[in-house]
Amino acid sequence: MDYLCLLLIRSSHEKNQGTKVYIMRAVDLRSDTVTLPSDEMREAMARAELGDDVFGEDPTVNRLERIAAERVGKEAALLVVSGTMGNLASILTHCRRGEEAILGDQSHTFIYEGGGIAALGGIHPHTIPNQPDGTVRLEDIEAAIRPDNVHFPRTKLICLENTHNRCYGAPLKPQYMAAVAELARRHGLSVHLDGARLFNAAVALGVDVRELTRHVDSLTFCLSKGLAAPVGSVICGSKAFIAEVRRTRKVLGGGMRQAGVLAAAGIVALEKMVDRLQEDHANAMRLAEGIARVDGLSINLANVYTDIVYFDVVGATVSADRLIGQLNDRGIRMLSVGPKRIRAVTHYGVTADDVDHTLRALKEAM
Ligand code: TLP
Repeated sequence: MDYLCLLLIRSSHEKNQGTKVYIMRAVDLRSDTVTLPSDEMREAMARAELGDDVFGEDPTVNRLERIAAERVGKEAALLVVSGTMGNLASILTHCRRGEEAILGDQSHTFIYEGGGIAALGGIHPHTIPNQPDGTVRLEDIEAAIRPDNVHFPRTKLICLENTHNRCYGAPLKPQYMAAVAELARRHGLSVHLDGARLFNAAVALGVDVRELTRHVDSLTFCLSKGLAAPVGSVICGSKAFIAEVRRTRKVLGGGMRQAGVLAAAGIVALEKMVDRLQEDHANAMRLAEGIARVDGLSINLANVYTDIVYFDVVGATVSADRLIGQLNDRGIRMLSVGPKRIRAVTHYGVTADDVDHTLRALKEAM
């Protein structure tokens, strides 16, 4: 629970009664990126042993990279500043200029990463439709792979996203990951996974995270979303791939020096914050079930999988922006993602009580 502000109000007829103080409770559901580091993280950051990571001499970064690689079952790992940089550096390492990456038309990399792979890498994004459960159809991938012909860009890479942000936070299952990887091998392609919320997927499916990573060539996961670290994502892959991507990261200006202050929080994130994601998922379902009972709002509970809740306002007169404005006035923040569509994300720091408070505010606002 958090408190947004103190409203200090003194009006003339209240002169003799002193100052009235109103406390407004703040619940920020815009994203799990808004999480603040735990006390344990802050302490670990303050105590972290440091060195120059561009020389490979920061012991805390090295430790985080070892722990991360081990955790996802890959040979090596590399700390980067963000999920966007993780995907960009990975895809730039897989593909050369003029080569093609196949990716879902709702993928974060296609929609929200500034077109970086094209802008900085000359990589041609070939989009195919995402299904509502975050998958792309195997037959659509197969049809998108270019034959060897001088007219076409060369297909090099297939990108997947797990959980899938725009597709309701849906987790992709191990069997699906395996099927895509098998198709990729058959065509001599690599697979990159945007696993910004990979641990949410593993927790929701009740599987070891390695079941979701063993089939892909590279992956990124974020420390700074549900795992609540202040900064950082990790790229994982083979030793050879990570050695290359380390060069790409440097070219992008992403070589960091005493980055152990960040890695220290990342280690706590990996060791202490994974199991509690279940709580965020339960709170997301609690929120969704409450929303289903509010007149004028519409939600499909079958589309609530992890920490992300999408719902719609119905009726001609209400818009998502208007409802969000009314919630803001009550200290509650959500994101408008379409004229009628709203996204709310539960995370560390948001309690079941905050969810109930949010539901009361939603009812009032409607
Ligand atoms: N997603 C953010 C926004 O950019 C939309 C959010 O609030 O959900 N992959 C996926 C699947 C993501 O959801 C995000 C962030 C990223 C990559 C990028 O991570 P950062 O923000 O660290 O660059």
